[in-house]
Amino acid sequence: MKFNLSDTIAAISTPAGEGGIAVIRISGNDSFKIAGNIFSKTKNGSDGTEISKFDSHTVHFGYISDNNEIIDEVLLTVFRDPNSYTGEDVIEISSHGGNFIAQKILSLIIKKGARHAGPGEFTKRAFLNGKMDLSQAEAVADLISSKTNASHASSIKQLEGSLSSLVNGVKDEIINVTSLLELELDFAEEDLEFVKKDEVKIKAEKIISRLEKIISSYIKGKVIREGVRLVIAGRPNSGKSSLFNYLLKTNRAIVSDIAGTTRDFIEEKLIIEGVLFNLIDTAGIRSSEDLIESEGIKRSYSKMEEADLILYLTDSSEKDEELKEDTETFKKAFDQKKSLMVYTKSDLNDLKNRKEGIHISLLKDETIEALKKKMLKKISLENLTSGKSGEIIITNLRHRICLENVVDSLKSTLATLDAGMTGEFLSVDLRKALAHLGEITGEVTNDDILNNIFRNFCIGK
Ligand SMILES: Nc1nc2c(ncn2[C@@H]2O[C@H](COP(=O)(O)OP(=O)(O)OP(=O)(O)O)[C@@H](O)[C@H]2O)c(=O)[nH]1
Ligand SMILES: [Mg+2]
Repeated sequence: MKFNLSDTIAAISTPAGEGGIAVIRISGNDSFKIAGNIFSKTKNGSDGTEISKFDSHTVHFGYISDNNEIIDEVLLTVFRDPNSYTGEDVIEISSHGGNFIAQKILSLIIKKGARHAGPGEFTKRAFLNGKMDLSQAEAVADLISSKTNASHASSIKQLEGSLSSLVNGVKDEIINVTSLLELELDFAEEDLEFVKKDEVKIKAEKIISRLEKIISSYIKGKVIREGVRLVIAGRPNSGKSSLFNYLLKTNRAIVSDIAGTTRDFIEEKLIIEGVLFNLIDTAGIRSSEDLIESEGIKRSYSKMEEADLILYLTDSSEKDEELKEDTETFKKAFDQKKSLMVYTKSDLNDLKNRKEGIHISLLKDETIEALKKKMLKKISLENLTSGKSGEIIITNLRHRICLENVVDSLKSTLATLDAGMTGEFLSVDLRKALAHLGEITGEVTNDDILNNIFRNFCIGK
């Protein structure tokens, strides 16, 4: 799609289906003229209402009609260039809900000269008209699709410009150094040193470590967007399905005292303190001759490999020998960074004073609440939605790639410095770093990048 800012676009901005109201949005130079053609304050059709005389941010009651046939009673809101979402003249018509009416009004608007807006085209115009930078425009899409407090919190932060201000801060630092280095080049013959090479090095190293920290937040960001894959694993009868059901507050999985009840894995979504979890109950692990059970156990292992977090359950009422063996298995076979040892059924045998790990009983709700807290802590997602965590989390792969490119360019600056090369080479590396930073906010961009981003938006936004 080419960017053509000279035409006027229109779309229904509310979702399809029946509802109280629907909003049809028009943006562009001819918005007022087109709306004036179909809107009147009286029932008698065209009364010469001049929308261009309305103040910005005012709402007007009236009628939309086509050749004296009234289509609907509406409220019309006026936003004047540049004080609108897109930065252009914008009209929003709130009609009665229902696709039929909204479509009829939209068709009329198109007939009067507007063009159907493509996905995200209003936001794309907002970006092209300088109302927001690219990372903020991307946050709009994330905000609309967020389903949990955690993803809402991270996208609203990005929309407010947290990533943009970080990028701009780093950019300013690099520009400072680069301009001094380039000034030095102008005075090359006089052998002046405007900036100490040691200082360039320290600065570059500092920026690299700051950016690397943000790059590493991507994993967390991905989890926020897609959910934490939480696998409940352990030997048969350890209480996996019971915990799964308890967390979900349903009887989703079959529970019994027969070892080997669960054969296949079961997956359900769950939100804990604003964080989305994909909860997976698995078949109990043991050596089995049974073909179906063996296949189930194989699947348990593959789920554990894909997991972001594993709860390894052991029945506290087992014999000491088995408990010991199981604890050993956990320590040896599991990635400690993403696994928690959980002793279940503490009501039958309380091991709290004897074994490290988490002790739970489904008969004691407080033990499950404590388990939830420990789970969030393990994946460092506690305090995420309370506003206590001030860190920037990137959730977008494009941003990660751009930041990695910035770091690469800065690393090659360091290599150039170590090789004792001149300012000319340094400034080439630094300029590359600047270009990659500019890609995040959209200062440096091209049609392909933009189309890729806005293609994922919904129509009407
Ligand atoms: N007393 C007590 N019993 C529990 C608790 N949690 C689970 N159980 C019992 O332990 C038995 C096994 O529970 P399941 O949830 O089926 O165990 P599982 O790990 O899914 O077993 P498999 O599917 O066979 O691998 C059932 O009889 C449960 O009622 C608990 O906290 N306290
Ligand atoms: Mg089970």
